[in-house]
Formats: sequence, structure tokens, C-alpha cells
Amino acid sequence: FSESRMDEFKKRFRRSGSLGIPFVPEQDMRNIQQTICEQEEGPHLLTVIITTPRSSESLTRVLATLKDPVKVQHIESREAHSGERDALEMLIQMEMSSGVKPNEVIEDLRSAGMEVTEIACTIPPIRSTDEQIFVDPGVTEALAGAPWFPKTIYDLDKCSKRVLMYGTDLDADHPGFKDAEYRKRRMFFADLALNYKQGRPVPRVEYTPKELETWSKIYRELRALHKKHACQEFLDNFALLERYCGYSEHNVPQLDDLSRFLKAKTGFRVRPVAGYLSSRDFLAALAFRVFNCTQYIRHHADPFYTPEPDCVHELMGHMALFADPDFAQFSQEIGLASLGACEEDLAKLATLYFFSIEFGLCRAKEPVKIDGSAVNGDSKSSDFKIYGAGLLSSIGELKHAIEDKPTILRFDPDRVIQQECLITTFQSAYFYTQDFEEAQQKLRMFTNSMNRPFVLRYNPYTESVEVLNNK
Ligand code: NLE
Ligand code: FE
Repeated sequence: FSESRMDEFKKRFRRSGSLGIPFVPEQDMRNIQQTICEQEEGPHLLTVIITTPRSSESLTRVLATLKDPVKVQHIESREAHSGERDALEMLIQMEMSSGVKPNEVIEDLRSAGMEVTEIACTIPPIRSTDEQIFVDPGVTEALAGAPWFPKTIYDLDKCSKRVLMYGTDLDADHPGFKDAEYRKRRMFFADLALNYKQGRPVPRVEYTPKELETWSKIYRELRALHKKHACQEFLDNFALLERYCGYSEHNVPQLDDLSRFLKAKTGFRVRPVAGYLSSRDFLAALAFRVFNCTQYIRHHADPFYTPEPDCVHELMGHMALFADPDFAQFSQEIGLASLGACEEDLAKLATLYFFSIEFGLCRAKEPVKIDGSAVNGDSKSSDFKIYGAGLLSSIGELKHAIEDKPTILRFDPDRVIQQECLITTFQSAYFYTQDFEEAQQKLRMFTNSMNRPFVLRYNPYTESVEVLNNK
């Protein structure tokens, strides 16, 4: 049952793909090998489809068979595609600890008279705990005194869930606040994000015609603006997203496709998030090359600007540059510097993040002739290009930054940290560097001057950080 067939099924079964694992159509059921569950040992994540008569007892019977220590994680049902009327197919994902054999669970279900098809049986990684992390003995005490931070990528499940929501925690004049239907939809997305676990596929979502309409309207206009004002790295990578990740005016790309694409290109991944995270939680994920990504769409009343991040912001603003290796590195370094930082340093890093990754500008690269001279004279060299996602996702603020002659200053960290980050209005100043390299160098100089009583080294093999002595 190859990857490419799996992909094909996913496309055809978007609706039931909330597990990232599609329901398989009847005519293809026979192609699934019945040998998936041969692994005997270890904890398993088992996914099956059970076909039962459509009756009120069916679900009860299934659940009665799945006793402790089998933990049911997800159930979806649909009308059976077998042609048999009044039959139901249930997609069930369950987690079982070592010692429980997937084969036996399936046997139990079968002896209870159920028709079972195995879809997948995987071995989840054993999640590291603090004890499994390398900590230099000389810094154990300093570490205990610093704010807690995630040490492995799986720790992100603990800190990517505390969100500030418009309507409850934030300003109530959000256009969606009084729209009951929109709020309900937001709850659906919040649920997906809160139930997400690192390493799982990001649930696929089917967007409504209204949401798609909002997306299309923005896509068309932003693409035209990007072509004129976005930096070259952004444009080159955006073309790849259109080619490989389903980017178009007629389709809202799926986070799971982006995550898989970015992972292969720069090692970045995305995980769904329900809304605004604190700066500490948000930056921490970047240390592991993970980006917390909203999946809902802004309210249709104001497609040109939203105070909150939404998937238009993430997809149109952020994704392309995470496919650029230098930019990915820059982002990770901000994240690493933030782990365990004191409140004061953290606020400074968040401001540097804000005026670079969210609102940064750079110099236009001049087209160069064969003899090395610039094609156009000086006028061209004064042009700014945009790489900040908050500008690249907002038709309103992008036009403002270009047409309204706002204050644009050199990105000098000591100056930048004095600037206030405005989250419900356009910024009152923007900052530029020549290119990403300059931003990188300046960030490094700044983080070297921060005082944290230990050094962190990211270990890509274990996807965790090692805590070292800085003496
Ligand atoms: N203002 C941006 C937009 O409308 O796309 C979103 C910024 C999120 C930090
Ligand atoms: Fe953002």
C-alpha cells in the first residue's frame, strides 16, 4: 500500500481525513495487505476500519470489545461503501501499550462478529523526558532556576496549547466576535489544534465555499502585490509551493502537505495552533524548527487586515521563507536563544522576531550585468523589498508600507528593542537589513550579549537540546 496510493486516497477522501488517514473506498479494500499487524512487540498505534450493521448497539459493541489498556483515540463513521444498505464503517485509531498485541485486539473484534480491516499499525516514538536529555552536571542548578522550557520536540505538546482568544482574552471588537456561526467554526479549529500531538499528521480540513471565497479574493490581489514587492527568496520559494503544495486561487493549501514539503527542504515542520500563543511558547517551537500554524480563516468582513494570525497570514506570509535554508536557520536561532531566557531578554527577542520575521524589509538585489555593473542607476538601489509575513499577508498594510512613506530604519537590535509591537494597527516604523545574512549577524551579536547561565546545543538526531556549561 504505497505512499502515492495513500496520497491519492487522501485527495479523494478529504472529508474523512481528519486523522490524516483516509477512509479507503470499498473497491480498494482488497488491495490492503492483511499483514500490517505482524509486529509483536512495543507500543502501537493501530488504525482499523470496522464494518458493522447500522444499529444503535454497534458502537457500544465495538467499544465494549476494546478494553483497557487499549485506549481509543479517534472514531469516525460513515455509511458503508460496500453497496450493502444499512451498514456502517467505523474508522478507529487506538493506542496500546507494549504487551498488548495488535493481532489479538483484532482477533477479539473478529470473534465478536465484526468485520475488521487493518489500515495502519505504527510504533510511536518513546517520548523523552527531562532525564533523558543531556545536561552538563555543572549547570543543573542554573537550569533549575531558569524558566521551564521544552527540551525535546515532543515537549511542544505541553506548551503549544495555551492560547489567547479574541472574544475571551483579547479585544472584543474583532469582526467575528458577534458572528455565532464564525465562533462555532473557530471552536472546531481550536479542537483540532488542542488535540494535536507532535509527530502526527496535521488533520486535513475542508474549507467552506465562503471561506474559499475569502481566500481567493486575497490570493489574487496579494500575488500581484508580491510580484512587485516581495524579496526574491520569497518569490522563488512561493513558486515551489504552487507547484508542490496545492497553492492556488481555487484551493486553500493543507498544512500537512506544507509540513511534509518543508521537512524535506529545510527540516521545518508545522503544527496546528488554536490562536495567539505567548511569545515564550511561540518562540520555543522555532528552536526545534517547528512553526505553530493557525488553520482557521479570518472573518470575511475584513479580508485585507486581521489583528490575529490566521491561515492566510501563515500560508501567504510565512511558509515560503521557511523553505529557504538561511531563513530557516535565522528563525531557529531566535528560538534557541529564547529557551530558558529571563523575562526581560525574552521580551527583547520577541520584538526582534516581530520586526524581522513578521515585519522585516530588505534591500532589493540589483540585477547585475555580465561585466559586473548594475543595470540601473542609483534609483533602483534605494528600493526596499519585503520579507516580513505580517506585511506579505495583509493587502492593507503592504500597500501602506509601500505607498504611505512610513518610517523605515536600519535593523539595529539595540534600537529595534525600543520599538513597540502594535498588534491591532499598522506598525509605526519598519526596519530593514541589506539581506538575511545581515539580520543573522546582528541577531547573533545580540544573543551573544544576553546572559544565560548555560549554553544550548540543538541535536538534530534526537530532536532535542543539550544543556552545556558556558564556562
Ligand atoms: N495583520 C496581518 C494580516 O492581516 O494578515 C496578520 C498579522 C499576524 C501577526
Ligand atoms: Fe506570523
